[in-house]
Amino acid sequence: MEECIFCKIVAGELPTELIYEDDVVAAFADISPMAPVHALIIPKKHLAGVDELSEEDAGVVGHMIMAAQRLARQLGVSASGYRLVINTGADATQTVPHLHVHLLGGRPLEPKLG
Ligand code: DGP
Repeated sequence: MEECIFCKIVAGELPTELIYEDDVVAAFADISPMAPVHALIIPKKHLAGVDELSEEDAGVVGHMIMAAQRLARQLGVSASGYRLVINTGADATQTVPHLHVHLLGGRPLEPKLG
């Protein structure tokens, strides 16, 4: 996906510090942080979003969650708690059509999700 900004980050075409990386996923700080800790975990492979996933992508999604757990420990929010969010589609305000998990923490988060 040549025009996908997250694919460009994975390819090193947009200068972005990766705070976690393995063969399957990469993670970096959100450009517009909503909390003291706000990271994005993305698959290196282009997947548009949850609604476009196939059964064969289940392993990648599980890997993203385990990477989020590892990153939360790395960023020091495991004990205090954190929220993982995946926005999907227009009503959820998904703005980047490359699957990503938001990892938010570092302060008490609002109890309401909707
Ligand atoms: P969402 O609304 O779930 O699609 O969130 C997309 C997030 O991606 C949003 O919080 C801002 C972030 N973002 C968009 N473009 C860039 C970028 O070029 N670099 C970084 N680090 N984050 C970005």
